[in-house]
Amino acid sequence: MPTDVLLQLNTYPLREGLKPTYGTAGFRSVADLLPSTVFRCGALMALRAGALRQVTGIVITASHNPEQDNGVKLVDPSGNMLDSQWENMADALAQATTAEQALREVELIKQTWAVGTGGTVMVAHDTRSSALDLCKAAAAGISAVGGTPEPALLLTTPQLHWMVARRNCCLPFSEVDYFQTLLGAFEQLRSSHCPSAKAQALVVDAANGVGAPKLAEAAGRLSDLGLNINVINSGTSGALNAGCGADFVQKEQARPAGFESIPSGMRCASMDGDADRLVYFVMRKSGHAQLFDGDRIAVLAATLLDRILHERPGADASVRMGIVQTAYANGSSTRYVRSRLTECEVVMTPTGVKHLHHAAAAFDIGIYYEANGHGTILFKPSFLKTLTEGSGGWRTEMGLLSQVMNQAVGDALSGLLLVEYALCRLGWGLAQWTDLYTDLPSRQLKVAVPNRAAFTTTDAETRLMTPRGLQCQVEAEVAKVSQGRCFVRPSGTEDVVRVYAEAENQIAADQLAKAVASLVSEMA
Ligand code: G16
Repeated sequence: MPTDVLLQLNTYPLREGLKPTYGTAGFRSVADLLPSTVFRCGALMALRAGALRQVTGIVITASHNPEQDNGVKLVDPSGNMLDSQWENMADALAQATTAEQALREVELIKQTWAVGTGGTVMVAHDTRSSALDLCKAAAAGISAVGGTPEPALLLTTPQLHWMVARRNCCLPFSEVDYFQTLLGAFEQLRSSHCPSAKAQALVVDAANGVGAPKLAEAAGRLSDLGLNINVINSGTSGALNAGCGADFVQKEQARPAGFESIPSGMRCASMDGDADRLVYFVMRKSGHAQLFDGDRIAVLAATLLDRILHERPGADASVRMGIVQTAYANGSSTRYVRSRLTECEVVMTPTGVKHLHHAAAAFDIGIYYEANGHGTILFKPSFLKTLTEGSGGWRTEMGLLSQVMNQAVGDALSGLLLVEYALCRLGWGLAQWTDLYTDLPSRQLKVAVPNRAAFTTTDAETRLMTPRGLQCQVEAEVAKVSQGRCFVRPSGTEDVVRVYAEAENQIAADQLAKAVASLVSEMA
């Protein structure tokens, strides 16, 4: 086999000077530079499948990034992102400069993990035009180490994560099963708890991505339940993530492309290119998009779950519930949870679903959402088991919610069903959701630097360690601003350094972000 692998590795050489790095959610770059990385990721995930004797997964996507980019997300047998121990091996293999060196990395993995031969890998891709060639590279890498590549499918990232998790638990795992599980549970929740809910219209910006056809598949069933979905940016004309999508709406808080004729006040939502992020918004007459971001979705979810837990008989029996946030969480949302949802713990982690997911899994009910709309609610398996041991409305309701919410990874479709159910179950409109708390004005900027690796952080990314001295300068800027908060971190998905600033008013937040961005540029 080594000669075959070597031959194959030579077919997918690493471009000279390239050093691919496993970032926040796998490898990303301009699509043309990726074949070698994707081939090697195929081999890695087949070896991981072989080591654990379970199925793993690969999604070819660059999520919120532009059409010309692509990337690879690696899915563990649990359906979560690749185990952090394997990230270093992924880096070593992806960065090997010659086929011989890459082969040595493969042999090292096989020896360390006692892998005989590669296992089965499920492969999915989004709508990017570079997808099919990269899927071929992934399949070649899987086969090169004796693994079995499954035929590549057009799926959202969370669908593939869900399928891998279910398949390894010997549960039905097709796409039909996915829709049946999420929508079937949503139908039961709506008919049991909101039987006379009024029909609701929702306009969804699908970012011209894979979420569009998938949402279209669900729209008929949702319309029978009185949820009428109108999908805009469905990919028929506009470019992927260009002036639209969850990342655009969250960062710019402005009208996405295609929404020119949508009246102000209308309930709208936006997904990203691979449908793992969701934010809600309402257009205001000023042209400003009033945002309901991931923080607000998490608070809505916590309010719903708190209500269900308090309504149950024997409400004093303890259920540990927590919200996991990152430094991007608006300070007002954190303060609201700490002061008003006192039975809900708050935990902070670095950016990246891979970190939030693990922290959330420690709770009976762990709610995790990044401000950018990436998240889900996890129900601990031992807690779910206690639910099936008894009967009663609240137990069934929790159980159904655990089916609506993707238990493997953040999922925009789950998020949409959650928000719609929570609002109708609480009897709320968008006004009550808005009134929970007032966001502190904030601003996010991207700074292009020659080497983003020079920026390292600590304390869940709230403080810089290097470049030396920069953190003190950031703090000096923050001290000039009322209710100021600011942090700097390197992106793990784009070649930029990110600056986040928050302050008492928008002008101050903008000035703080700008001042710190200048410091970053000077230091870089
Ligand atoms: C990925 C991760 C998210 C993260 C985002 C931005 O999202 O899954 O957890 O928040 O990247 O990360 P960074 O600030 O490091 O660029 P997606 O939707 O792009 O896959």
